[in-house]
Amino acid sequence: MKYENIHTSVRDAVAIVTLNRPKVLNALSHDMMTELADAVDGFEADDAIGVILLTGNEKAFAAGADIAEMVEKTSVDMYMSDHFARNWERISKCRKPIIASVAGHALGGGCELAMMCDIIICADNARFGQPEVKLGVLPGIGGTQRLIRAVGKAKAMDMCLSGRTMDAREAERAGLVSRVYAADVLEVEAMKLAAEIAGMSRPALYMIKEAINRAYETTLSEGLHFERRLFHAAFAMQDQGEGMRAFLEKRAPEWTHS
Ligand code: DAK
Repeated sequence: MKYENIHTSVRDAVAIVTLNRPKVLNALSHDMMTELADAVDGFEADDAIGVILLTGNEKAFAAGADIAEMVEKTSVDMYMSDHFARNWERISKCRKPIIASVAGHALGGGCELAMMCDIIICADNARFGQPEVKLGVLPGIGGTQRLIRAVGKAKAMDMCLSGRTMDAREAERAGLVSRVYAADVLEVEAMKLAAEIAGMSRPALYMIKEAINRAYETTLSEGLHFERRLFHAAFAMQDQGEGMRAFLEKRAPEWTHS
């Protein structure tokens, strides 16, 4: 597929996907989301890739779904075009770690897209919000569900009911983002983090991601059980022996991802 709304590149086992509709603050159109889903398909299947880094530009990660595209839709249009949702959900179904590197606006679908990723890091100019209430609607692709899990009920209600935004520091304090950087170093730091994670054992990364995500869906005792089973399974991996031997031999591990 030839991409017109995103840009992709590969560096050090990291696939970098850049949302690229700067004139509309990276408003997430159907075509853009189709391209993004296609890129994730390709990078997930590519053994050379360990991590996907999703980013925008210095003014916007994404200012939401494309309002111009939605304005004339009917309820039946939205309900029937479920493929629209499938493109979005592709991100949260990816087994490889995805890092969202956010500068500027991450609003509505932009905030929801970032929350579908595994880690959000951001620039000090980042602003997160679910302003759909101001458009007479509500968040439609996880805003009411993932935000409460990230920041708790008080802030999720506050943001979704008032449509206010959260700046980078508040987002870090609230647990929505894991790291905040000065805007001019975000790109370098995001790449450093992505390359560091991409340098780990792939099956270990998959297991960690799966176990953490399981915590959203299950009870503590079931989650602990699931984690323990994966931990036992990890001892069938060559990377387990290699990682532990390398530590004792004071050398860097050589992962075979097996
Ligand atoms: N859609 C379309 N165009 C947008 C846009 C958006 N979300 N955000 C900005 N733009 C366009 C503006 O119309 C403007 O275009 P021109 O007038 O130059 O042609 C250009 O980007 C620059 O924007 P501004 O002139 O407004 O720039 P400012 O710096 O003054 O303001 C702003 C920046 C981010 C505060 C403002 O643009 C803004 O409030 N934007 C809208 C934010 C918003 O309401 N986002 C939520 C959209 S609703 C679902 C999937 C997704 C969704 C739901 C369901 N399913 C799969 C079920 C998601 C829904 C949403 O995200």
